[in-house]
Amino acid sequence: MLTIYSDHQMNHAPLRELNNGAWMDYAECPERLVSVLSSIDTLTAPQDHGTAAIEAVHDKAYLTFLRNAHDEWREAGREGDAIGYAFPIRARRRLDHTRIDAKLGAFGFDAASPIAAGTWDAAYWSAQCAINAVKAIHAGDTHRAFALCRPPGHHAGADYYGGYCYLNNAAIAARQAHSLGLGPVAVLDVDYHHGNGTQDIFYNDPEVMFASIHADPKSDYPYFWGHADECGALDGLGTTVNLPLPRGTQWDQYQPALAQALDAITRFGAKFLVISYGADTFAMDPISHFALTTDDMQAMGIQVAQAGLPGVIVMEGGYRIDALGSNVAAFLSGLG
Ligand code: Q9C
Ligand code: ZN
Repeated sequence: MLTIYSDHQMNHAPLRELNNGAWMDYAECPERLVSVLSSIDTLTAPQDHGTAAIEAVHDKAYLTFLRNAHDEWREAGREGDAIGYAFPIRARRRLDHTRIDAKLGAFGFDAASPIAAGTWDAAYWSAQCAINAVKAIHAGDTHRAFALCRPPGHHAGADYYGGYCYLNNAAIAARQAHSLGLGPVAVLDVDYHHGNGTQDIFYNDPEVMFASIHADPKSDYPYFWGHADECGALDGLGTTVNLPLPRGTQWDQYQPALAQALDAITRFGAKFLVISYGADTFAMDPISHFALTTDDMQAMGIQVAQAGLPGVIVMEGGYRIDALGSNVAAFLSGLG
């Protein structure tokens, strides 16, 4: 399968994250890419298509913040990675903040996603991988392409970052596919965590369906989104589908949820599929609690392929590094 990857994506390398009150090594590390690369034989480097497709999803003030945040952090005399510590609990007003600490709170929703020296560069090229994957399909080169994105994207909203995500690669791909006339578009999110950013971006949008299978947010991050009663709003009512599952879920319980998501996507009339693929549903994932095997990843790919839709696969999470490459390869081989 056409796989798009840029070395720039290694440049995002935060040192540590705040986890359950203590510092731990950053789970979303560059070694993840090394593991996936070891299981893929041919790579295509993305062309630079600039910021238009990114700005079609993300707010300009947010992009300016993201591009400059680490420089401003250093100018404020700080060492290491930029991390916020004060977050607005009420609906945010767009205040004209000048202090980096205020900006980090205004645009971030957790303390687990540091902004490091290479974050903008890596996130920009991660988005370019998704854009190039859509372009390849639009050009008729292939009907499926894998955007080997890092950092991941599905927790990032139009104007916020969090959950290791800065630019929403899947949303950028979906909106671009829609603008190129490849739609109706559906995003199928199979990462362990709910894709709150993608959901927020398309919540009122009747033209892009968002369907997600994930750990129940009553027990798992991101807690505040992904509950079964979130179905979309306004014209987009009914085009958001949330299928939360309990910790410990195995394939026999996952499979019917996947069938339900694909059924909703088919009934929606999707002609183009963006798959947010996270391998953190794997049984041995260090920060997640489902129990899928590598063979189940292949079964997942086979089931998704039965929907018969062209589209792109966008890499999201998956933190069991020694198994990440084989899990990705199994899913892609199932897709065929
Ligand atoms: N103690 C993705 O998989 N940290 N993001 C949870 C639990 C955030 C995961 C901490 C996990 C974000 C793309
Ligand atoms: Zn995840």
